[in-house]
Amino acid sequence: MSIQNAYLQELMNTVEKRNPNDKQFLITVRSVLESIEPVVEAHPEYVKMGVLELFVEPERVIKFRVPWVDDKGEVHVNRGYRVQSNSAIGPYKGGLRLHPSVTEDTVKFLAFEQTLKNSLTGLPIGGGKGGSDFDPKGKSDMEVMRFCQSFMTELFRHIGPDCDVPAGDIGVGGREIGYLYGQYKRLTAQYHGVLTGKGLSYGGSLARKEATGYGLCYFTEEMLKANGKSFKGQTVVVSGSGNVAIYACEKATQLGGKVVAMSDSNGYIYDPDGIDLAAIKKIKEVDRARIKVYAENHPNATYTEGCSGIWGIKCDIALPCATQNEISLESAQKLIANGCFCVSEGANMPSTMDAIDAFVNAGLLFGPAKAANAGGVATSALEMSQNSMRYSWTFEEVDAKLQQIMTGIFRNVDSAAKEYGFGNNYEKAANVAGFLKVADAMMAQGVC
Ligand code: NDP
Ligand code: 2IT
Repeated sequence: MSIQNAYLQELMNTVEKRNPNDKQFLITVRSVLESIEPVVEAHPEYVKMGVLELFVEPERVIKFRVPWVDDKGEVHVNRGYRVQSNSAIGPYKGGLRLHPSVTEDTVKFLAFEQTLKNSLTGLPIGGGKGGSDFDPKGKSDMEVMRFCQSFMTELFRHIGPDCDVPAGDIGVGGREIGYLYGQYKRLTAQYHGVLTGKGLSYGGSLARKEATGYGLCYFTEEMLKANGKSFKGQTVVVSGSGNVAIYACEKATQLGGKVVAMSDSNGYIYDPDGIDLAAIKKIKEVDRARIKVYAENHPNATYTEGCSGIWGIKCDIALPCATQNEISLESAQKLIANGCFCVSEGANMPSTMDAIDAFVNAGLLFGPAKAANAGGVATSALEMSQNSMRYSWTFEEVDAKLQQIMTGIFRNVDSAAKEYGFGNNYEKAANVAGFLKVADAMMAQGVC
């Protein structure tokens, strides 16, 4: 990967000097700067107004300690983050991730990506992301509650319904959002839409839980349709078994695909009969257990330790829905060799850059994360609208809007690919389409 434009290369050097430890952030910024070269060359006014310099520097990076006490009375201290990347087109918006691997780098790269993703939705939301290195796995509900209350005790002063609206991500689902919301309300005495992904009894939106996975399949179906194909009759592999993976599996099946494999961070299951999703939902959503339990009561299914082997399973369509960098070049080559013709990303940056190049060079249909998984945040924005109106739409109404949004994102990305001569490289096209709206709003608002 190389940046040709001298101004952008100089900017990249500055970003590298400023963020020497943020490896994933640097990879992401480099990839975006490389994609938008033709846009920057066509718009010298962006350079004059410093739009690029502003764009690569988060507006605010908040870092704080999160003390909490476990069930045995022992004290623990985790680190919390919120990165408010860009507010040119709306209040900061993006999830909170609770996973031991979370660092400032993780949150910074995700916030940067989120700005472009949120722009693609066409809705008025800026980009942000947050999280902590706290691991909810194996903790009791009370421990999770105490952690969330402590996390919000610092975070609340930085967020608000018209300022920054967090939501879920890895390790943050309905339970965590509930505890976070309760503490926000207690600290501020305000009952408003400061978080999304809320429970239906206290301001949540129907279809938000399903939205990322469903949206991924709506985007993918549109991309397949444009190439004379569909999910119908295709063999599908979905990695992960969390919120995004479960509802991607559900919608891919409803659209006629057969999902034969899913995973968690320990290993993967292969079921040639097609995944029994009710069993997965029970294991993951109710029991919070490991995916290997599935193979114990599905005689034709097998369980294999380790995550990357899932990409060696023969499939037509691959939907990575677990985490970043889960598809290496080697895994990509296996997918291609086995005849996979479509990879669409439910997770954020699941394919490494060389894996993406391999997919594009081999002529696969490739749905990049910031376009393909934007249905979750788009439906979060619909939750914000409903909260502002003090009104709720039906499941069908929200689902219809989600479908319309995902179709719109596909068309926008596809036409950017055509206009800029990117061919089947939707990664570049999504970067350009997302960037144009943000740059336009930044130009209008001046140097700020
Ligand atoms: P969940 O916590 O619900 O599920 C995450 C899944 O991925 C679990 O099966 C988990 O396994 C697995 N996983 C997590 N980390 C790793 C790892 N380091 N190695 C291997 N497997 C791992 O999260 P979500 O489903 O919400 O998020 C999945 C992805 O989708 C993330 O990249 C997230 O950023 C992205 N995303 C989420 C959206 C949302 O609305 N929730 C919206 C758009 C994107 P285990 O249980 O063993 O940890
Ligand atoms: O990565 C993402 O888009 C999310 N985790 C969802 C963010 C949101 O605000 O709904």
